[in-house]
Amino acid sequence: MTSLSGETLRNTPAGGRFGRPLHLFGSVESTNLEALKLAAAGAPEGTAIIAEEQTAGRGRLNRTWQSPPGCNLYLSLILRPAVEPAAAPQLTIMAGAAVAKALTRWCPGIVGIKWPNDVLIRDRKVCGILTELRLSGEGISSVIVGIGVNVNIRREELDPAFRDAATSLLEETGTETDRTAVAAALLEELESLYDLWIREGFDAVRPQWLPYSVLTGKRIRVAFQDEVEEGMAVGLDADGALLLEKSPGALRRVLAGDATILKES
Ligand code: BT5
Repeated sequence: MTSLSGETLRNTPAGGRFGRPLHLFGSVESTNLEALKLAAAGAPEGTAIIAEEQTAGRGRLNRTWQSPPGCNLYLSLILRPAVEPAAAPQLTIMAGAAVAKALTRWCPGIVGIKWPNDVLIRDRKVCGILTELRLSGEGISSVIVGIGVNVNIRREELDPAFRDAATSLLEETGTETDRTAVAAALLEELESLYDLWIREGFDAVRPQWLPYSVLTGKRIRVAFQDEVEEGMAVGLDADGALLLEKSPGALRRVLAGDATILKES
């Protein structure tokens, strides 16, 4: 199995800001944790942290992200957008679209996104995104966008708890993929969509995301802490909230949660 090449990443893409500087680690608890430490110490926007292994890879709500050594990609990016903290969830949407675009290079036509933060191939989770925010006073100090992609992990190595709901590029393409190339593609797509978001706002990012959405037009249930909402997913609001149609004409905005598609009755 080839190792990740910091040298290749540092040399591509030409002129790119994302991935500069690049910190490549062997084993860390969590690349998001490393990114938070570097951000607190003043690391600039575009700083990327990549590790071969995470011993305590983080999901949302204290869940874990299975992160064995040598086969997958664990990447965190430091961003410092000059926007209101309330706009930060849009970065999860932006990152989902960027990952979907990058993975489409290897799996054209079969990549999807399940709002808010899962990237799927043929309806199985290939990537999770964890966005963490740090504030200073009223404003954003940094946003860490953490991305885990199953690249060369084999089905039998996936935790049985979610094996049937997960996949990897290896399982989908039948061949090993160069992780350095995947990392370079991610950084390139992230930079391009982030710049679009900064320049033109979320309205310009939304149409890049919508074609990948696997929920649109489906009856879904969204659970968040003790609250459960059901309805038809009809799109994304102007700020990244999911729009649920509870009954004809009655729209509800959902800001966070875990979505499941309900079986057609
Ligand atoms: C996520 O959380 O999907 C966010 C995962 C973010 C991971 C990256 S890796 C780089 C950076 N550093 C970190 O420490 N984290 C980020 P959530 O939506 O809560 O999903 C977590 C759930 O996904 C778990 O409870 C499992 O069911 C499932 N899961 C865990 N590991 C998986 C894997 N490798 N592949 C597919 N599904 C997995």
